[in-house]
Amino acid sequence: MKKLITILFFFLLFFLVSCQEKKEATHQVTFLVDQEIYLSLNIKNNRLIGQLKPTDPLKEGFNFSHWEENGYTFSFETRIQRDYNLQAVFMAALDANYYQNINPELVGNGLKAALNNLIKGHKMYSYSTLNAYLTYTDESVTNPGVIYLTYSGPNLENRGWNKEHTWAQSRGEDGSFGTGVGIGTDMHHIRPTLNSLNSERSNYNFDAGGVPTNSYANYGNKVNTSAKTFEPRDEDKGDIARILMYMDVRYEGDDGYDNLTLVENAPTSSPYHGQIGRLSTLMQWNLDDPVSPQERQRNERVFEKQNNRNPFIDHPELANKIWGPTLLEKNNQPKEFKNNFKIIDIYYMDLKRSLYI
Ligand SMILES: [Ca+2]
Repeated sequence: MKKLITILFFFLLFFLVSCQEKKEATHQVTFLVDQEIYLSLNIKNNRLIGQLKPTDPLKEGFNFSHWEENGYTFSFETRIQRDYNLQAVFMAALDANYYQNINPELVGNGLKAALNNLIKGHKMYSYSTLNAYLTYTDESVTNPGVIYLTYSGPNLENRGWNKEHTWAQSRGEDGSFGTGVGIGTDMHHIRPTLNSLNSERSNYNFDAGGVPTNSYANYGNKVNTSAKTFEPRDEDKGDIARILMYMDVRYEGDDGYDNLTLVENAPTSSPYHGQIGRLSTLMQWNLDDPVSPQERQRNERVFEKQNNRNPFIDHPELANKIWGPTLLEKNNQPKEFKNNFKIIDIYYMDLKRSLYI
C-alpha cells in the first residue's frame, strides 16, 4: 500500500510539473529574408533567443546589416514576450566603399562639402521618363507590384497619383527650377502622391501644426493655410526630412544648378531664394521617424538609376553632425534653444556645456 501511495505521489508530481510546463506560453519569432521565411523559432515566454540566433543571411551584392521590425532594430537582449516578424536588412555591398573617403571626424560645413562632392554629378533623366521609374523606386515593400504613395501608403485602390517635388519647384534660387533636366527631375525628391494631397501641400514649408487636409482628412496629414505649412503623417515625417537634407547637400550652386538651403524661417511667398524650412522641425522628424524598409529600398533603387545615394537614409546621424552646430549658433536664445534639446543632447553635449557654463 505504501509503495502504491509513493508511486501515485510521484505520478501526481510528474503530472503537475508537465501541466506547469504546458501552461508556460511560447512565442513565435520568425526571421524573414525578402519576405521569405529564413528561420522560425518558438521561444518560451520571457526568454532570450540566445544561441538560437540565426547565422547572418547572405544576399549577392549586399552585406547583411541587422534584423528589424517595422523599421526598428531588433536587439537580441530582448526578452521575448510576444510574437515577432523580423526582416533582414541589407546594405549594398558598395555602401561601405561609397563613404570610404568621408573623414568620420568631419562636422558642419566641412562634412557638408565632402558629401556634396560625393553625391553630385549624378545621372539625370527627363521629366517624362520618370513615371516609369517611380513605379520601380516606390514599389511597396509590403505589397509588391503596388506603388507606395507618400502621404497615404500603398495605392491599393489604384487612385490617381502624380509627381510631388518634395523641394517645391518654385523654391529655386532665382525663381522656379521647373521640370527641366536637373533639380526638377532628381528622383531622390520626386515622389508619387495622390493628386489632391499634392495640391494641398502646394509649395508650403514643412512644419508641425495645422488642421487635417481637406482631402483624405483621416490619413493624418495636416495643413496650415495661413502659416503656409504642411505636416505630413507620422510615417512620412522622417522621409521628408531626409529628402530635404539630401537636396540641400546635393545642390550647393557649384555645378551650374541652384544652391538650395534648409533654414529655420523660410519665405512663405516669392522670392524664395532657394530656401525651405523648418530646419529644427525636420531635425526632430529625422529622430522621431527612423529610416524604414520602404526608404531603404527606394535609396537602393534610385542609386541604381542615378548612381548617387541619399546619405541621410544610409546614415541619419549625419544630420546632427551637419546642422547641429548651425542650430546652436542661430538659436542662442535659451527659450528657443530648448526646443532643440533632444537633438543637441544626443550629439552635442560638449558644445552645449561650453555654451551655457
Ligand atoms: Ca545647398
